[in-house]
Amino acid sequence: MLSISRRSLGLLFAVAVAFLPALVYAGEWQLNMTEGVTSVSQSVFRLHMVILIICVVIGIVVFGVMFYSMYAHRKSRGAKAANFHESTTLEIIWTVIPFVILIAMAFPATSTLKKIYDTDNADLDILITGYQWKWKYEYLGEDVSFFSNLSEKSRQQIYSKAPKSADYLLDVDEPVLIPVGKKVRFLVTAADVIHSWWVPDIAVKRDAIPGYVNESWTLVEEPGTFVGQCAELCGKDHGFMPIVLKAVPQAEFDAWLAEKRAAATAIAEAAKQQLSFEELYAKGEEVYISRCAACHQDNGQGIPGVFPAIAGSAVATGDLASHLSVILNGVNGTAMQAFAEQLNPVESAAVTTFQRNAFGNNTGDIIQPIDIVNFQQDQ
Ligand code: HEC
Ligand SMILES: [Cu+2]
Repeated sequence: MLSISRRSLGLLFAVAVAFLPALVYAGEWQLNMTEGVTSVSQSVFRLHMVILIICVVIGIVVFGVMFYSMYAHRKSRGAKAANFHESTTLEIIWTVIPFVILIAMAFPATSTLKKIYDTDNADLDILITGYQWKWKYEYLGEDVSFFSNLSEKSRQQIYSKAPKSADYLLDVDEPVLIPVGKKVRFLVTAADVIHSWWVPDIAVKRDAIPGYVNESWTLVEEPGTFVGQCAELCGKDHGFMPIVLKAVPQAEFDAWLAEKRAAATAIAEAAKQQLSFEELYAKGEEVYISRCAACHQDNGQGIPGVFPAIAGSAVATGDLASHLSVILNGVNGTAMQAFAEQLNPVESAAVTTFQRNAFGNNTGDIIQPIDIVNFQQDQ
C-alpha cells in the first residue's frame, strides 16, 4: 500500500517537474487576471480581488480551526469528544455570519454589474458578427463595414512555414478601430454558430449568438492596441479567429473611416475593369488560401465527408451560374457561408476563376468582376 502511494507521489512530482520548463518558457508568471485599461475592467479587477480575499480569509479561518482541533484534540492525547446538540446560539451565529458575508459581497458585485450593463448614450455603435472563423465589424450609420481575418503571417506560422512571432495567432488583416475618450457600444451577434467576442484588457466578453443581439460597451482613455480571441468553442478553427482592437485619437479614427469609404469606392471602380487570366488566377489563389483553404484545404482536396474537394468538383467544373451561386449565396444549413458580402467583385471573380482552373480543373473559364456584378443584379 505504502509503496504504491509513494510511487504515485513520485510520478506526480515528475510530472510537475516536467511542466516546469514549459512555465518558464512561457516567460510569464502572471497568475492573476489583468487589471485592464478601462474603468470597467478596473472595477472588475477590484471586485475580483475583494471576493478573492474574502474567500481566502474564510478558507484560512475554517481550515485553521479544523486542523488545530484535529491536532490539539487527537485521540493519542486522550481527548474525549464533547457531545452537544441543538445549540441555538451556535445555529444563529452560523446563519448570521454567512448572511452578512453574502450581503457584503453583493454590494460591490451589483454596482460593478450595473456599470457593465450601462450601454446608454454611446457615441458610436459597432455591430460585431461572428462567422466561422472571422469577425465582421459594421460601423452603424458610418457606412463602413469589413471582415477581420487571421493574418496571412499567422496562417503561415501555424504550419511552421515561418518562425512563430510574438503575436502568433493574435494578429489580423484588418484591426477594429475605436476613438479614444468616446463611449463605444458593441452589438454582438453571429451568423452561423455561437462565438464569443472577448478582449480582456477592456473586460468585454459577450456571447455572439445567431438571431440574438447582445450588448456591451467600452471607453478607452489612452491610445493602445488590445488583443483578444473567440471564447466559445465554434468549430475547427476556433483558435484562429483573434481580435485586434486599436484605440486611436479621434482625428486618426476619422481619417481611417474616410480611407475605408474611399477604398470601397475604388473597389466599385475596379469592378468595371477587365483583368487578365494571370491577374485573376494570382489574386484568386491569394483569396483561396486566406478565405477558403481552412475548409477546402490548400491542395483543393477538402476533408472527405466534411468539406468537399474543389479538385474535380462537379460544381467547380460545371455550370458557372451554379458555381457562382454556391460561392456568393452559400449553401444554407452548411458551413459553406455566403461570400457575397465578404468578398468584393474582384475577389469573387478571381477566386471563381482560380477554382475553375486550379487543381486540374482546366475549364479555361475566365470570370471578370463585371460578371459577378451582373450575376448579383440578375438574381
Ligand atoms: C467554413 C468552411 C468553408 C469555407 C471557409 C468555404 N467553404 Fe466552400 N463549402 C463548404 C462546405 C461544407 C461545402 C458543402 C456544402 C454542401 O453541403 O453542399 C462547400 C461547398 C463548396 C463548393 C461546392 C463544391 C461541391 O463540389 O459541392 C464550392 C465551389 C465552394 N464551396 C467554394 C468555396 C469558396 C470559393 C470558398 C472561399 C471563398 C469557400 N468555399 C469557403 C465549406 C466551406
Ligand atoms: Cu468563434
